[in-house]
Amino acid sequence: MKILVTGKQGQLGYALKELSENHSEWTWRFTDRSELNIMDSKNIQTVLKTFHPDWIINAAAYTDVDGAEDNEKLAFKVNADGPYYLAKAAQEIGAKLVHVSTDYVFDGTKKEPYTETDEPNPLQVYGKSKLRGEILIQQSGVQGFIIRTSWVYGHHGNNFVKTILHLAKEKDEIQVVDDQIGCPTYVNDLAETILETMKINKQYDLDVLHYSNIGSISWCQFAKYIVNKSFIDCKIIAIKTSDIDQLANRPKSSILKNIKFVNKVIPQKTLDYTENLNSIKPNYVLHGDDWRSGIQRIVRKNVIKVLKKWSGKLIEVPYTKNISYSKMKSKIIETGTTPEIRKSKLRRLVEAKNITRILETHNSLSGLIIEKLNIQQKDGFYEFDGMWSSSLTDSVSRGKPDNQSVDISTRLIGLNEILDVTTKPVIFDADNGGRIEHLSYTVKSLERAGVSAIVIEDKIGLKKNSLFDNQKDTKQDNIKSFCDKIKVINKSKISENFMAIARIESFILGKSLSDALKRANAYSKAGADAILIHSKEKTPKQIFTFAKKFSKSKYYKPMVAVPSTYSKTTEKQLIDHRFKIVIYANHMLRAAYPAMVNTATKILKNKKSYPAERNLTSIKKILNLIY
Ligand code: SPV
Ligand code: MG
Repeated sequence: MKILVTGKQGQLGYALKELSENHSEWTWRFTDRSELNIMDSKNIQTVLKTFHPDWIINAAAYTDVDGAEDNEKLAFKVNADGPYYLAKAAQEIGAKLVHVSTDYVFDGTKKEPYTETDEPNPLQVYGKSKLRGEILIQQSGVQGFIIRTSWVYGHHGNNFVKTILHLAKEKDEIQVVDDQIGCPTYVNDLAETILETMKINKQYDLDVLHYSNIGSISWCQFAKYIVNKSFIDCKIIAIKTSDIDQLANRPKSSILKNIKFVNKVIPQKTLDYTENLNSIKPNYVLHGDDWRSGIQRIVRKNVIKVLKKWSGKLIEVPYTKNISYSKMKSKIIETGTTPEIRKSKLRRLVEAKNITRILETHNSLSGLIIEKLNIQQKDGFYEFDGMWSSSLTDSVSRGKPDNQSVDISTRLIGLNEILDVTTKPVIFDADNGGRIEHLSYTVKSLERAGVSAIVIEDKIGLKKNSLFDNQKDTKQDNIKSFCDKIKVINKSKISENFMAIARIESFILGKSLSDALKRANAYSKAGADAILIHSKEKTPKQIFTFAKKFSKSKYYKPMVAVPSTYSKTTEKQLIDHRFKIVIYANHMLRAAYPAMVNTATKILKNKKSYPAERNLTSIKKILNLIY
């Protein structure tokens, strides 16, 4: 099959080009205006005669909605006359045509989504030119289909997503209209749908189809989503269409209903299909073949069992290969992040999530595990949100005690190596912050590296790890001095997103609940963004009692828990007590240590390495994590 694509420089042109790489069984030709000018019928005929395509995909269009008001002639030439010439020439050589049209052929007054048979009534020159194009193509007698889509975005060319990303990086706030609703459509999905529809197209006339991604949203909601997902600190302000001066009128609601061949949509409230199948008794059930393994295996088994009752058939469509979440993640890591973007992530996570899940990292490999590990469970998708740069594991992994014998500069060298290969946010354990005179330099170094938060603990003197039983020589700082440290952090930080987390050691040092609460209120008042209440009890009782009281305080700030000794405590329990961050503080190193000792012992005992192999991972697996 030979496919000719016009408009190769546009969003859809690019997406089709990318997709064509998976379809080398077809012969492709991509053209721009210099190679094929759709407004020149002679030029079209020459190109078609030499290439002789089976299909032409017209991805060329004039899409500047406001610009069309001033350039009506050009808009009609590109969107109506050109497609007509193309359709005519295609029809003459027996090629089929795919033409992309728009939701803007509708006036947007319909309360329901627009179907393919609804009456178009464009409000502006752009929509009128596109509708004219549709009508002329229909009159040409060409076969194929017109596909109407909406709010297209992708990686190349101009689109709303890119505009918002660009503006959000430059401005503190952006105004976006909130009273126009539509369905944003990812251009790669559109490209794939076009190809899939071409494959099954058996029509002998021209079909009009609707295709957009499912889910409607206003431009303003869409902008908020883009900004939140990108962790950019920019306020999106909702405005009305009537508040702005735009040359062209736009439809208020242009939701396309793209279910032309669907008779009825039946909601399914559970993962299990049994109930619906029993009531419909279909002859065929179609499903992707991705459910043969994993938790959906059981769902599949049940479907097969139920279908047997009336000899129904299950047809499994091979799942699209090469689109894996982990590959997408690797791509993100490959692209990397900037210190600024990484830094701002934690505050966003804490605002957005019930609980932000942090795991200790002491080197790049453990950082990579945190970055990449994710699991799909029955009730959702899970991963770690960020990393804890622990003084304990930073020291122990260097064979030194956790008493500040590894200085901040040395720790920063290690941390930078972790930052090189990860993108998730980091909370830095700065012990007691050191001398107040040095604290501002530490904050600057951490911020420069892209760290999201510093934790300082209210202890003074030679530091001892808090989980040690004997704390008798350890002293707690007085409230005023510690508050001064918090103030220094806030004064010296450059970015508002950088967080100061005050860690209260009252329970570690055997002090009372009221001491802990007094400190929490004072630290919060001094400017702490969050309060880490530490405990080495076996149960969470102590911290939960604290949480109950502190969450009612007018100085309440998000609370942080470090469930090392009370490790039976669940994240759900922490959420119920209004904890917003959980730090698993030392588990990666504690996991690695016995594994290493065990292996070394086995080699030493057996004078060969074979007996140790059973517990080792393959080189391949470990390299896969890295590449
Ligand atoms: C660390 O991980 O270094 C900590 C937490 O500070 S704890 O070991 O519990 O003191
Ligand atoms: Mg520590």
